Amino acid sequence: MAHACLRRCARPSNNRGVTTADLPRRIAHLDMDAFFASVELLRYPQLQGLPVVIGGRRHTPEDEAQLIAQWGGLENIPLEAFDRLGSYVGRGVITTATYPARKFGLGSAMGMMKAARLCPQAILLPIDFARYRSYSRQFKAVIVSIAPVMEDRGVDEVYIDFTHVPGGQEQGGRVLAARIQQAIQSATGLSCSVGVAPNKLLAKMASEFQKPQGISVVYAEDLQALIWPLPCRKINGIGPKAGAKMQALGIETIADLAARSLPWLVQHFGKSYGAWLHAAAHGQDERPVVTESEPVSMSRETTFVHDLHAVQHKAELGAVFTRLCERVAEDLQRKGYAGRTIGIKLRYANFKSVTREITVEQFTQEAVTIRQIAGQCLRRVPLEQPLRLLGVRVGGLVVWDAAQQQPRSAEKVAIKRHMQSRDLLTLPLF
Ligand code: DCP
Ligand code: MG
Repeated sequence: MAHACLRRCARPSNNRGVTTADLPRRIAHLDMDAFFASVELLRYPQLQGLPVVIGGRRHTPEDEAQLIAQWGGLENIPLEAFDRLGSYVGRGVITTATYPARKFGLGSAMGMMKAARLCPQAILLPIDFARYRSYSRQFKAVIVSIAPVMEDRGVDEVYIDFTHVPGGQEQGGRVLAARIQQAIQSATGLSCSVGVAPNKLLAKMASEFQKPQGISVVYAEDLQALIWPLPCRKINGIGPKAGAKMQALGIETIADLAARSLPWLVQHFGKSYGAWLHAAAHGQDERPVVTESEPVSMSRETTFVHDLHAVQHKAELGAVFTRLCERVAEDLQRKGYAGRTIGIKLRYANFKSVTREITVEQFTQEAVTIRQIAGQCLRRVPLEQPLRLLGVRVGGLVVWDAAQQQPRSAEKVAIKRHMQSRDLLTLPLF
């Protein structure tokens, strides 16, 4: 599996030369509705309105070609010919479910067997990540063509700074949200929900208020009426562990949390998390909308089919190790980065993990160099126990000029990025 670890850089909002410094901040959170399922329904329109779940097998071009040959088009496949959840046997989980399927209690991350018991008649479609990624790029391109300050938060959600965009202050941002919703619908056929609020924290909560196809506007003065009655877990950043601890302390709602003093929260949750909880419960969040991401590291790792022992399986382990270094080097070269911190990760048969890293003088994107330094890391870890996972990582990345064998200047990096974003977007930017 490949990983790119991202660092985000804040960019000031585009105010188009207008003196707008004192406009109130309006931040939107936009989240696509039943994303994977909605993308699938574009090619199987006959499934509109039915309970459908996505999970289990992977979609392949061969399967698709065969279905088209058999039925003369995916849209012609009769309902009887689709797989039903009830006949599924296996361990997988559902990635998502259509809203009609949610009426039966189905949802993301639910085991397929459990889902099959709740709604055996639901139609089961295979997963096609490449297609979801492609639609993800498309809806984001639509957004930046209207509101350029957008922060990418994953395959189906983004934050958008509405503050200085035309319509971004009208009806608290509702006008711009509707414009974006409509533009996404006509470019992709997909629907989304938007929350607009004074900051990211509240916007994220607001986008869930009226799913699907909703727009929810929250003002600072709505805090008590709209936010405080919600359970604490609705705050993005309060996970299952913190949520359970709060419950044990008798804190159920955000209002309960807001009623606790800062020193009390610090005493029970630690200095920084306690302070953050206090601010969050009072609807405060100053984080900017961040438009660009640069990887700070790239890594490749593999979990072995059978545990491997350093002595007994020396040759096999060595070959896997070299291959991982080659893959990381290929990733770096393809994406134009070099790094000088080389690290390894091992997971032993007992699931304990260790990491080691070495930082060298010279930046590299070469497999041989990475292999040599990673080898030095490997000599620094105990190897008595069998291994179940091995990973190689290159960090401390810079954008690399392979011709000059040196990091690119900041100016050249900015120009390159600008050109790339122009290439990527088929829509006019402004
Ligand atoms: N996803 C997944 N596994 C999860 C959660 C989500 O594979 N445990 C995938 C499938 C979703 C997509 O990510 O379609 C987006 O996640 P969301 O949580 O936004 O869920 P949906 O977009 O499907 O539904 P909603 O309308 O509630 O946003
Ligand atoms: Mg979604």
